[in-house]
Amino acid sequence: MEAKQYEQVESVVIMSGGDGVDPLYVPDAPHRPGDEADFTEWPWSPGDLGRPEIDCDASETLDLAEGLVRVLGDDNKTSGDWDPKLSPEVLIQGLEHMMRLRIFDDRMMKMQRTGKLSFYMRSFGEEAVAIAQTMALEERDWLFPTYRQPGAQFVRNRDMVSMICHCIGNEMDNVKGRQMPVHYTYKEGRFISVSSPVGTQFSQAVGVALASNYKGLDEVTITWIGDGASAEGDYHYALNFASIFQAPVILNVVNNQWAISTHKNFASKNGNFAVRGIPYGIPSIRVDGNDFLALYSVTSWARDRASKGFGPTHIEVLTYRAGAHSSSDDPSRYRPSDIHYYWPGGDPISRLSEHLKQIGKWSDKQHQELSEKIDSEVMAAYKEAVKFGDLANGPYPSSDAIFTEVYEEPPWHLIEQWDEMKKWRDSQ
Ligand SMILES: Cc1ncc(C[n+]2csc(CCOP(=O)(O)OP(=O)(O)O)c2C)c(N)n1
Ligand SMILES: [Mg+2]
Repeated sequence: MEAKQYEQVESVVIMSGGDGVDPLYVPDAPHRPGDEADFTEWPWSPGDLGRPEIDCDASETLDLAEGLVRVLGDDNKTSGDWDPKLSPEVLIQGLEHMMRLRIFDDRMMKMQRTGKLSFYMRSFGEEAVAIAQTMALEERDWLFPTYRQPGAQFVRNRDMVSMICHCIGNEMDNVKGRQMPVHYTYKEGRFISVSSPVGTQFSQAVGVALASNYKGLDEVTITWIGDGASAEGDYHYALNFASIFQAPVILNVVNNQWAISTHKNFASKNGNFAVRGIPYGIPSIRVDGNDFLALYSVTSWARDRASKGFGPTHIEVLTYRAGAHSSSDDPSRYRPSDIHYYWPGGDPISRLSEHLKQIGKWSDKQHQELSEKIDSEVMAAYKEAVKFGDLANGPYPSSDAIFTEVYEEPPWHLIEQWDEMKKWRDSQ
C-alpha cells in the first residue's frame, strides 16, 4: 500500500494579549462581598420530570440532567413520579441523623475554636446528601466519600466516641494520627478512608464496583466528588471507565457552588454538571440536594439500575455550602456572609421537619426534645473521648505507629530507620 501524503502546515505564531484580545479569560464569581445576595428562583417544581425505566439510555435522561428532580415543593408537600413514598418512621430516622450531624458539627467546631481539635470541616447545609443517599442503599454497598459526607457513618451506626477520638488524633484514633481530622475511615461500615488529595476516590470507586461485578456480588458502590474537584482528570477517567465497563456505581458531583475561595464557574462553563455524563453514555440526573425525599428516590433508582446490570448513573447534587470550607477558611472574604439564607433550596433539616409537621407526624416540642437529647449525647461522647487523650495534653499514638500497619513485615531499610528513631527517643 502506498504511503499517504500529509498536508504540510506553515508554522503558526500564536498571538496573545494583542489589541482587544484578553490574554487570559478568568470567569467571574456569581457573588462577591458587598453584593446583594440573591438567586434566581428555580423554575422547577415537583412533578415536572418523569421517572424513566431503569434500563433507559443516557439520551433519555437529558431533561432530567437539564432540569431538577424535586419531591418536596415550596409548600412542603410531596408530589410527582419521584415521590419515594417513605413511611413517617423512615423520614423521622432521616431527620434524626441530619440533626445529629448538625449538632455534632457545631460542637466539634467549638472544640476546634477552643484548641481541642486542630482542624474541622462541617457539612452545614449539606446534611441531606450523604444521609438520604446512604439510607437509600443496602448495608453491603461501598461508600467512597469526601470529607463532606461523614454523615453516612451515622446511618451505618458508627460510634460517636470513635469519631471524636479520630478528630482529636488520640490513642484511640483508629487511623493512629495518620489522617487529618474529619478524614474518617470506618471499615466495618464499608466507608472508605477519605483522601486528602481531592478526587482520587472517584476512579477507585469504579474499580471496586467492577470487582463486585466480577465476583458476581450484588454490591453497589457510591462515590461523591465536589464541584471543584470535578475539574480534575480523575473525574473524567472514572466516568469513562464506568461507562465502558458498565460498572455498578453511582457517581455524584456535589455542586455546593464553591471549592474553597474559587467558585463553580471555574469547574463548569455553563453551570450544569449533570449533563456532562451524557456524552459518556451515562444516564444523568440533577437533583435538589436539600430535598431528602428527592435524593433518596434518585439514589434508589440508581441503585436499582446498578444492581440489575444496567451500569452507572451520574448525579449532580445541587446544594449550597452554607458554612466555611473548613475551620481554616473565612468565606466573608470572598462571598456575602448571609448568602446561604437566599439559596432557593433552603435548609434540608427545616424542609423535612416542616413536611413531617404538615402530615401530622412531628411537632416543635418533639423537635426541641430530640435536639436536646442529641446535644447531651454529643457532650457525653466528647467527655468519653477525651479520657483517651486530648489535643493539648495527649497521650498521642506512639511514634512506632509510623513503621507499623503498612507492611506485615517491615522491610530492612524501614527497620534501620525505626531503630535509629528508638535510639533517639531513648536518648531524650
Ligand atoms: C488534588 C488536590 N488539590 C487541591 C487540594 C486543596 N483543596 C482541598 S479541598 C479543596 C476544594 C474542593 O472543593 P470541592 O471539590 O468543590 O469540594 P467542597 O469542599 O466544596 O465539598 C481544595 C482546592 C487538595 N486537597 N487536593
Ligand atoms: Mg464545592
